[in-house]
Amino acid sequence: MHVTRGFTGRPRVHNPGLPPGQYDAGDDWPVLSAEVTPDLAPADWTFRVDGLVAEDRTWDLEQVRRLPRSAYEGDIHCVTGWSRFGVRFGGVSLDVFLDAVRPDAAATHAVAYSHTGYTSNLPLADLRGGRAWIAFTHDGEPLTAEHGGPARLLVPHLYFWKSTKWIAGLRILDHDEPGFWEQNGYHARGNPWEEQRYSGD
Ligand SMILES: Nc1nc2c(c(=O)[nH]1)N[C@H]1C(S)=C(S)[C@@H](COP(=O)(O)O)O[C@H]1N2
Ligand SMILES: [Mo]
Repeated sequence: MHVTRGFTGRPRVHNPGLPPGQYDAGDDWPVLSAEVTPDLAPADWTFRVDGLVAEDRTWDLEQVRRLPRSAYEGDIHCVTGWSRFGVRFGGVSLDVFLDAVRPDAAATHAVAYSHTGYTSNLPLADLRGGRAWIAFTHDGEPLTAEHGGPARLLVPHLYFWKSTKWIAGLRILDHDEPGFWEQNGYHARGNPWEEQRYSGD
């Protein structure tokens, strides 16, 4: 019998969508924070892009909500082992923000930083090409505080620690600069398909 992955169906075994060493967490969406969930009102949330750019910019949530929207429906993979399938996020593509600030030709990397102090580093290329978002909805509802609301970074093709919750900004750099987990032994890029969990993987 041919089994098709349906809109809500989540096969529990032999899932070719599961990167090596990961398991399907099903409907559970664990909360993973190295920090206390902040009490961040939507009106106090801002997102800034600065560093090696032609023009620094800061957006508030109202301004972000007026930008062209795009959605992600797909999978997320946490380095602790769980993956979730068919997760639906809504937000604005990072391309929109990067196009607005115009990174210098020398720019190669970014450090994402949160309103709480958490940081994660990413190659600029991973934030381009419709593969990264400022996400503010999940399943059509506002993103809850514990999952990074009012808005978080979403880079689902990399391990989920790169997806900085309570995102405050991106600093654009001409070199790679390890963030919170990366300073603690995790991989600089974190591609789940190559099992880049720890530095040296
Ligand atoms: N600001 C902030 N962002 C963060 C973290 C954090 O501790 N602080 N944890 C990261 C890790 S390790 C993971 S797996 C995901 C978890 O997101 P979730 O709690 O919505 O599942 O957020 C990432 N983003
Ligand atoms: Mo994680």
